[in-house]
Amino acid sequence: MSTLNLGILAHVDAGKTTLTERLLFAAGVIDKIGSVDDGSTQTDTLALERQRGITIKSAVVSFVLDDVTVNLIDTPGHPDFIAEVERVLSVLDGAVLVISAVEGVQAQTRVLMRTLQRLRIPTLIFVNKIDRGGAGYDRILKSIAEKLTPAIIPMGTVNDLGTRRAGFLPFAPSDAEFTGRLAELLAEHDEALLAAYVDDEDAVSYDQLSATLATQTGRAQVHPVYFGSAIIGAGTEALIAGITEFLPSVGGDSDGRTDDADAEDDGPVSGTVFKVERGTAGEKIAFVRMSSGTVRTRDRLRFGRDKEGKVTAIRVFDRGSAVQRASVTAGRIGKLWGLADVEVGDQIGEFGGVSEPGGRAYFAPPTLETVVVSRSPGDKGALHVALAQLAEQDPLINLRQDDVRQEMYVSLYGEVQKEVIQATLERDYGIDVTFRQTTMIYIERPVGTGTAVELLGKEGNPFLATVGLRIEPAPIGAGVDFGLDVKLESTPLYVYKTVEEFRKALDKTVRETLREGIYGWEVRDCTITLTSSGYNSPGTTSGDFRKLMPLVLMSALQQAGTVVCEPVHRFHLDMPADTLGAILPVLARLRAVPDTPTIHGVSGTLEGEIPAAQVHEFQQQVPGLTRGEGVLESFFDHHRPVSGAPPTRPRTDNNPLNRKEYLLHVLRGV
Ligand SMILES: Nc1nc2c(ncn2[C@@H]2O[C@H](COP(=O)(O)OP(=O)(O)OP(=O)(O)O)[C@@H](O)[C@H]2O)c(=O)[nH]1
Ligand SMILES: [Mg+2]
Repeated sequence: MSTLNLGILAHVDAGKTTLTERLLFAAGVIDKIGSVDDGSTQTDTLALERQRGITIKSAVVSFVLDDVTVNLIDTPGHPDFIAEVERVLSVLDGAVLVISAVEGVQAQTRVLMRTLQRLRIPTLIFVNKIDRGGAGYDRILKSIAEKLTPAIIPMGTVNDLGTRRAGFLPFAPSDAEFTGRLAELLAEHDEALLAAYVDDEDAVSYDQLSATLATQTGRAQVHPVYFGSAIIGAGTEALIAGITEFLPSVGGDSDGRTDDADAEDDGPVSGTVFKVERGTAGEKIAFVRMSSGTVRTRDRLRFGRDKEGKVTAIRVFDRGSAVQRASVTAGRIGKLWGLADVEVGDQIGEFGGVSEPGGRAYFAPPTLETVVVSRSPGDKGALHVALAQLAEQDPLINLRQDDVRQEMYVSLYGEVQKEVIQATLERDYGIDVTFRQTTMIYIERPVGTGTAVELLGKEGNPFLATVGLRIEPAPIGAGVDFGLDVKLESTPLYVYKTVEEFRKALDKTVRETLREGIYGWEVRDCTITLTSSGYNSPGTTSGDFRKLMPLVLMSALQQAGTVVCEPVHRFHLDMPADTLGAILPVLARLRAVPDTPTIHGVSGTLEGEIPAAQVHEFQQQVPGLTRGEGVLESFFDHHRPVSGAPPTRPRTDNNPLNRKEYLLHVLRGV
C-alpha cells in the first residue's frame, strides 16, 4: 500500500469542501454526503466554519483508492487564510486545483497555481460546478491556458452544461483527436516520443501516452483537466481515476515493496509539523508529515530549535479520521501527542530545525497589524494566553506585547481573519475583544555598515562578557544571516558545548532583537558578524551574552542607519481603452507606478506597482473609473523605501533601545 498526500486548493467557494465530501463518499468512507450549507461536512468541523459556510483551517481526511491511502488536505480558499495553505504545501505529494466553471480563473487561482508550479507539485485541475447556469467549457479551458498554464490536456468533454443533468464524458483511448493532442503536448518534453510519433502516429499506443502523461504530470510539466460537479457527483469517477493514475504516491509498490503501509521504515526520523491543534483537554496535538523513519509512542523526539519531548500517543489517518496506532511511518501523516513545546514549522528528527517564518514563505506575508483589546480589563491576562495559543497554531499572527502600554499586536491578512480571531476568542475562550486602528506593516533595511563593541569590565557594561558586532546590508530577500569571526579561545566553551552551539544561541538572540528596528519595524536583509567576544570563567553565563548582545546590536544598527520600506503590490488592470485617461491621474495620486499600457482595439491592460496601503482605495474606485467593466488583480510583490518621514511603530518594552536607556539610567544613577 502506498500513500498520497493530496491537497485540494482553490479560490474561495470553488467547492473544495464539497468535492472532499464527494471523494469520501465515492471511496466508501461516508454513506451520506454532508453539505457545506447545512454545516455537516467532514472537513469543516469548527463551529465557526459551519456557521459561516467557509473553510478557515486546513483539515485532513483519509480514504483508500485502489491500493493507495490518500490523505486529503482540504484547504481554505479565502486569501485571508493563505497561511493555512502555505503550511501544507511542504507536505504535499500532489494537488487538485479546483476552478469554478462559472467564475473561472480568479486572482487567487493564479497565486495558487504559480506557487504549485514553483514548488513542482504535480497538479490536476478540476473544473467544478458544471451544473450551474452560466457554466462554460471552451471559455474556461481558454482562460486556464491563458492565465495559468498552456501545458494542459482536457481529459473529456461535457454534456448538458448548466443543468442538473450535466455530466463529464471522458475521451476514449481510441479518440484520435484526443490522442493526437495528448501526443503533441507530451512530445514537447519527450524527444523519443516526438520522434516515434512523427515516424508513425499509430505506432504510439495509448498505454504509452498514458504512462508518459503520468511521468510528466508527476514532474508538474503538464496538467490533466477534468470537469464535473461536486454537488451532483458528475466527473468524480474520472477525477478519482486521474488521482490514482497520474499523481505519484509514495512507498508501496512503486519501489517494489508490497508490504502494508505500517511496515516500519528504519531510516533516520524526519518529518515536518504543518499544523498544531489543541485537544479537548487543552493538550497540544502536532500534525506531522513523515518523510523518513518511524516514530513510536514513548519515543523521545528532537524537534525545532533544540526542543525535545516524549510522544505519548499517535494517531494515523486511515479510512476517514485518525485512529490510534503504536507508530507512524515514512510517507504518512500522524497526529502526535506529548510534544509540549511544538510549533508549526518545526522539523522533527535528529537535527531538528525549523522552516523559518517568512524565510521560506511561498506567499506574501501579512501586511496589516492591529491592536487587540479586551472589553473587560480583567480579561487582559487571559487574552494574552489565548492569543499566544492562537499564535502557536498560526505563527504568522506574530503576537507582540507592548509592555509599557500593555497592548497586544497581531499581524493580519485582512478583515475576515480579524472577524475570525474575534469570534474564536469569544467562542473558545469567552473573551470579548475589539480592535484598535489597523495599520500597514513596514520593514527596515540597514543602509550602511555599523559596528559596536562593549568590553567586559568597562564602564557602561553591566555584564560579564565582551561583545563586538558588525551589521551590513545584504541583498533584498536574503533575510538575516549571522556568523562568527572570533578566535576559538574567546568562545566560552564551558557554557556552550560547541562553537556551533554558541553561534546558534547568539543567532537566536540576533533574530529576536531584529524583530524591532530603530523605527520599531522588523529588520531584514542584513549580515551580522560577531567580531569580538570575551568572558570571565567561571563567572560568565549564557545570560550575559543574551542580555548584552541586543544592546550592542542596536548600537551597531543605529550607526548603520535603516530605511523604512513599505509593502508594494504588483497590479494588473483590464479596462476599456478610453478610460485610461481617467485612471492615470488617480494612480499618480495613489503613489502607484504604472508600466506602459497595452491597448488592443477597445480594451486595454495596465500593469504596475501600487503601495499595499492604497490597493483598497484603488479597488473601490475601479468600477466608477471604468463604467463597471474594469477588473483589478493585485498581489504583494516587494518592499520599497517610503518617501518622506518614516512611519514609526511603538517599541515594546523588550526593545533594547528602550532597555538601553533604562540601563544607562540605572547605571548613571548608581
Ligand atoms: N451548483 C453547485 N454548487 C456547488 C458545487 N460545489 C459546491 N457548491 C456550492 O458552493 C458553495 C461553496 O462550496 P464549498 O465546498 O464550501 O467551497 P470551498 O471551496 O470549500 O470554499 P472555502 O473553503 O470557503 O474556500 C456551497 O454553497 C456549495 O454548496 C457544484 O458542483 N455545483
Ligand atoms: Mg472549504
